Amino acid sequence: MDTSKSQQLFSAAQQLFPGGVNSPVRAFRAVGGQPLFIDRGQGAYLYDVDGNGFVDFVLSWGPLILGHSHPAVVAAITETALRGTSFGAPSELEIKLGRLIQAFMPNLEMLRFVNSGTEATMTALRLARAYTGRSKIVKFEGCYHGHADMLLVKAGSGVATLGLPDSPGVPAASAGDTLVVSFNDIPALEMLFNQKGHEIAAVIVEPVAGNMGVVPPEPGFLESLRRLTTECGALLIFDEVMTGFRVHLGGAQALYGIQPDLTTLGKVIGGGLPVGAYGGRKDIMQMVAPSGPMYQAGTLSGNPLTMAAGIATLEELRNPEIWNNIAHTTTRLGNEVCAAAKDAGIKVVVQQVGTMFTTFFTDLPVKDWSSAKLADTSKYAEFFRLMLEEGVYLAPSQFEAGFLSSVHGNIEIEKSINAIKIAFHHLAKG
Ligand code: HOZ
Repeated sequence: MDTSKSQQLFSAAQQLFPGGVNSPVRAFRAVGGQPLFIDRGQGAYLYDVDGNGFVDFVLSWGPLILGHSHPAVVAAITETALRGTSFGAPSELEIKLGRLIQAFMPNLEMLRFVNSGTEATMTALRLARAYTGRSKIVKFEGCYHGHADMLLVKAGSGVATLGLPDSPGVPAASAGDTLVVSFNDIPALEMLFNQKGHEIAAVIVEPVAGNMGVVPPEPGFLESLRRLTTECGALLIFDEVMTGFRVHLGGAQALYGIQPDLTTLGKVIGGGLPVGAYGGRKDIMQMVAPSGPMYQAGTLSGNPLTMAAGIATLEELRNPEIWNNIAHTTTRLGNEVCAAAKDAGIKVVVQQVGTMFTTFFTDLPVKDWSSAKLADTSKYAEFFRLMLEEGVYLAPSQFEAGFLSSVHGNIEIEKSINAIKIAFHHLAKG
């Protein structure tokens, strides 16, 4: 595969940007080789600057549930842009998108739009602290909630991919109130709540972890979180930036029937434009300025282009057939990966929830960060490179989720399965 133009651009980018990228995992450090520079995305495909095309299972890390350049989304952005790109004042589009989100997630009695998932989680925690008057927060090892200081503790995603210890630059005081428990470990959680329950403002969790690869909650885990937080007056925050509209149209809260106090969103609700949101119980949300004293603001929050792209995306998803088909295709792909692995004698565990999946190179169940990191990352790296050669673009890290869209049809799935068989065959030969 000729990647000479990408290589030239990467050389230039390295002079400008740390590691040549504007977000670490894009640098391909965990899988070797150099990142591809993308020229355009169309439907289920990404095209690089050298003209190579790939079936895309990253989809901008989840937002593009309708694929690249969906006509309805492009039309909405184009029409809106003709009337202005940012007002710094309210517009009706915010109400439309807010109501659409509420139709899928009625638990969000009130919400606020921000510009990224990091902003959403950071603010939801400030709000929980303001509401409860307590300082401590609980997160889970391997879960990633953006890069705010207090959350960069035993984090997943790029932090796990690069094997970084907790980041320098985070003052001990900022992370000192962050308590970390193993995902799915109910006894450890009960012990923590027995000891410190009255000091805890909130528990924040990816209800299906997606940033250590896909790791579903075990039966009783989310129920225990709900019970323990309620008993001690702490808030439960579901970080559904990734899982929202991905594990179920109503998010993990609908899939598992658990009502969090606050929810954070991002990705799909912006239709591929920068977005975040936090929302939940009205009595809590009314603490946000100017209704209440907890301050948070943003020049580009509720940006009309983002709102238009989000509205167009969620309008399409109102037809449940679309989402059901994506989930069905994801199941089919997962089954085919397992069958191909069995045929080739390769040990993998495929974990899938709704439209998200991860192929872990391990033969042990993956239920938390300790078991996720037993996966053979060098084998994943080789798999990634072989798949790229075969025209399939996967996440350049073992510890990220893969995503499907409504335009991943039979042709793309057949092509991908064929590529997987070839890649597994090579891996088996060693
Ligand atoms: N942390 C993001 C995935 N979980 C990656 C963002 C990016 O590099 O675009």
